[in-house]
Amino acid sequence: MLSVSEQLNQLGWDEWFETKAQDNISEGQRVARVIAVDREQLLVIDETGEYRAKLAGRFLYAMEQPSDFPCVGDWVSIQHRGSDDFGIIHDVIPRKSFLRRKAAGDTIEYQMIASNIDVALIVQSCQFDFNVNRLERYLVMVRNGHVDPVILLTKTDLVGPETLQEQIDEIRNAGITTEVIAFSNITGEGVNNVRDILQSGKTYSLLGSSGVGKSTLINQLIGRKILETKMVSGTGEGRHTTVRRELILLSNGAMLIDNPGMREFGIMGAEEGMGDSFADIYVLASKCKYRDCTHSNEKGCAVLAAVEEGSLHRAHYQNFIKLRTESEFHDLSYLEKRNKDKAFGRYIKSAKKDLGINRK
Ligand SMILES: Nc1nc2c(ncn2[C@@H]2O[C@H](COP(=O)(O)OP(=O)(O)OP(=O)(O)O)[C@@H](O)[C@H]2O)c(=O)[nH]1
Ligand SMILES: [Mg+2]
Ligand SMILES: [Zn+2]
Repeated sequence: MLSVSEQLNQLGWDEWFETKAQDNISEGQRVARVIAVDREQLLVIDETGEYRAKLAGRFLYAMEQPSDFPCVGDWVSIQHRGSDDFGIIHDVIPRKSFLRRKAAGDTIEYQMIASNIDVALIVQSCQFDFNVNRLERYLVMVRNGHVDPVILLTKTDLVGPETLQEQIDEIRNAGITTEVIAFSNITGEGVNNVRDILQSGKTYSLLGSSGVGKSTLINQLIGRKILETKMVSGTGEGRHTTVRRELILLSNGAMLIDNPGMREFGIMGAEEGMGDSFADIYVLASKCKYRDCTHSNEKGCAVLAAVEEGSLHRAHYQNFIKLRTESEFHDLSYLEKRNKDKAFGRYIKSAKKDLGINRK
């Protein structure tokens, strides 16, 4: 039989937490790890197994910002007796590492994605999804959270070896030295290289666009289908199959946190960062008939003409449109705000006019 602390160690508990937790645990409380969050209701695990938990009223009351709320991967101090339906969470033990993103809108608040992660597996598909700028953004986010990155390139079955090599070269040419593992969930080629890096008692989190094969990989590693995956559309665009974030224990003792696709992360900011990879499209765009051309259906669009004529790769064009749609999605709140500001400006102007101000 393993002791309680040995069992907790298997879930990632270590001396670091032991020291930090001193002030967080009171009489009658124990520690447990959060494995899923569904609004106010949480699922936790400790040496007694999995059980549901709620937040203590006092803890909820003291909460000041979204990041104070427990997230998947957190260690919490909890009150739970065997006969209780729910555990009551009293505090979050300090986080050793974290993945977080800026909350939507014009705030400096953060939303936690997951915490106490040892390694982030940044996943991109060789087909359609590959983008070094986006990779760099993920790397920044990961390193800011004190998490080590590994890059996974999926769907190698859909591209030739030259394309794969070009992508790896592009990563290295950008000065990224992070380990890269390429594999296919379909042929299984390379999957063992992923398996090899997963260590017992360590926590891994998968990050990447929707449809790149994150859940498929986890199913593959488990050896059975426990996570929902879905066919992607012809353009390779994902449809957000994973909606819930959860921590999954592998039989070798490693823990994996699956995440919904990138859109939720909001790391694509505006068109900045898209510039380099799509320089060819921006050059063409300068020749479009209309200055505000969206390159989707306009007459006289130089981008569409190049696609038709074959000088611009259709997949590259579609990738551009897809990423642009995603970044527009994120900037929506910003745009809304700006439009409001504009509307307010107009209102001020007309009000001044009505009052006869500015009239000479
Ligand atoms: N050809 C090919 N298809 C793959 C591979 N890996 C996954 N797929 C397919 O890609 C589709 C999307 O895979 P998912 O695992 O659901 O993708 P995901 O990253 O979990 O997507 P979200 O949950 O939406 O974030 C499924 O139809 C998979 O069968 C691969 O290596 N090669
Ligand atoms: Mg998924
Ligand atoms: Zn155009």
